[in-house]
Amino acid sequence: ADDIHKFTVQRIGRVPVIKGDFQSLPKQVKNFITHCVHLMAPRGIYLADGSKKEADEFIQKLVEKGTLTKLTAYKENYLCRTDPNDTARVESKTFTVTMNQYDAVPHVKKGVKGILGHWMSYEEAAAAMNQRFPNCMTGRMMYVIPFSMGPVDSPFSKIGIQVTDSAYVLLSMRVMTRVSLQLFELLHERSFVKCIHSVGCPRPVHGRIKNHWPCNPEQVIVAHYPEQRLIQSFGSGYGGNSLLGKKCFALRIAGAMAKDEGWMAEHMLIMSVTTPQKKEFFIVAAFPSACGKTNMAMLNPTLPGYKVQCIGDDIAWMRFDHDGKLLAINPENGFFGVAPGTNTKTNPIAMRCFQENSIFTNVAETSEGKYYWEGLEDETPENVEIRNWLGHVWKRGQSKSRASHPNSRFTAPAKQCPIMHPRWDCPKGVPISAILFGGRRPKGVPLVLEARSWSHGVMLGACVKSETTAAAEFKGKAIMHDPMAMRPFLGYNFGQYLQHWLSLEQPGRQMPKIFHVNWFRRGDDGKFLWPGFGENIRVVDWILRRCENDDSIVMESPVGFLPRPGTLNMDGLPPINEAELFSLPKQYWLDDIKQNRKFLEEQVGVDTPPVILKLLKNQEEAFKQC
Ligand code: GTP
Ligand code: SPV
Ligand code: MN
Repeated sequence: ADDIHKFTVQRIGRVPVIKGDFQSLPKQVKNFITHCVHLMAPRGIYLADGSKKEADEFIQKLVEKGTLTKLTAYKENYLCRTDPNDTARVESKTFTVTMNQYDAVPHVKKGVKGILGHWMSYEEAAAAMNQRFPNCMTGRMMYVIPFSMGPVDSPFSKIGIQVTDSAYVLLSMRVMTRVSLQLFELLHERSFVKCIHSVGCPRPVHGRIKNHWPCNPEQVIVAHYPEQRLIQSFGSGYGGNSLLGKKCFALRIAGAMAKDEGWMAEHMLIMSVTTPQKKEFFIVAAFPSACGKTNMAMLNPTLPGYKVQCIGDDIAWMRFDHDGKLLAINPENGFFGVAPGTNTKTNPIAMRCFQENSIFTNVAETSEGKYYWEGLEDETPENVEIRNWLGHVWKRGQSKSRASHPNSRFTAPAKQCPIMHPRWDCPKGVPISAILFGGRRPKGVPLVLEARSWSHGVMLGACVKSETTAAAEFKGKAIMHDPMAMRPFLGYNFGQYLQHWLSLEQPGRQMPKIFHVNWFRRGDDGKFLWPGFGENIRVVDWILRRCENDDSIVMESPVGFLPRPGTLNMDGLPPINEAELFSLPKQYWLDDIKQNRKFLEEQVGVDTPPVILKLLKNQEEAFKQC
């Protein structure tokens, strides 16, 4: 009798199921889909299966519509130009909704605007959603996407279901997560994160749609309900706002889960480094958005004998096992990487990831059917015609505007990465020896330093700052606090987050060493003091010798351990101003410590773990004495 459903048109109310077998789904999934249909009133329901065939059909449709353009020089590469008003995450419209405000955000000082997340009450959220979601899919198809964050067979993985009215999102989710109908089976026994997304353009559309990219920039909202394991996103089709498995689920919701369950969900790359002695280490590194994670995850070592393999480039889920080892998995299945700056010199590995089956969002294109962006000048013939990310003819050296949007991105399957680690999707995860923090620090901050202890490392993480980048709505290059590289991605009170980190140090656990790195220090001439990219292996080499407890290579400093002069391998490098690269200008640091204290007092208040303030005080005393 069950089979009969497969041959009759299934409906929810009057809305037909265009593809897939709705009747056979677990009850909780049916309930969720039914709720979404009643709320958003789509014209049909489409259960995505994640297959290549399905993707091909959607690609063809989007090419016919004009949303995608085939980049004819490659096999199955496509360009997508968004509405120019929908190009990045919108932090000011990203909220956490909880019963108690202080579960979501810290006790911010009166009169100060909190930057560590935005809270909304259930009442406010309900009002905001009621203005937006009812009937918002009128005339559009609702795609239902079952996805896993993490390998399907890993005990650490989590399942989500995203409904969306964007076919671009459907195609991207298939690359970035593991989409499979099989997951529905598991939901007879397990729970899932509910992800509701709409571009917010019911038909008939009022106003003009730009670039065949429906969106609703005035009405954007991205709301997280950690207590309900629910995400609601409206008005934007762009990456971090719309691919809900990524930042919304794998960082914000998972972060809250991780705190409750004793693990970690972090904005970190995961890499493997094998030394010339054939010893393998795994490292994670947290840098703010557009500050070098993808590049480090795919580092092309310039030191002989070193081998780097990639496990993940943006998000790490980590937990201590029974032996006290910290194990990390990459919950993602692909890369959503910054395009500008990527070329065969800076990141030859990334270039090899996206020669096929990839989507390029807001890059420029050449008359040869290739992608183009800032950084590809030397690899693109002078005589080709270039159309910029807006679709206008663009002349190199003449046009004042950029060819590509600064936050333009490639979306490529992880399995196409030539240095993907053979165990990158191993269900158990890989054991972590070192944790790195870093940011874009043009002044004062040395190339590398080592924390004295776990709690000192947590303090260093809490004080991470960086120049703002185009990954969110910020203009200019102000230096902003971005603690743990998590400012935009916190799913709960940052004071509790720091406390959670501190509480992870327990007897019997092998705590990874913690480091702070800075590839972005500039000299008085404004130029980078450090060549970066593949040369960063020299810093990694020093870090790994520290992981093997070589005490002969460190010296004390007020900020932590620094490399003893001459212990960083500089063989074969053009002259580097090491003195400047490692200098600790006293006044700079006294000011920096003052800023950090002010930041913690104003932004985290009574939620700040006292030990963090004490360690900051110690650092200040050390500077005053030197
Ligand atoms: P998200 O995907 O936004 O989280 O960014 P990310 O942290 O993965 O940053 P990514 O590796 O994409 O680098 C961002 C930009 O920084 C690119 O334009 C890179 O070319 C540049 N960059 C990365 N590593 C280095 C480095 O070592 N030195 C210098 N000077 N620039 C770098
Ligand atoms: C970031 O901004 O850190 C990204 C891109 O990785 S997005 O997925 O848009 O958040
Ligand atoms: Mn990121």
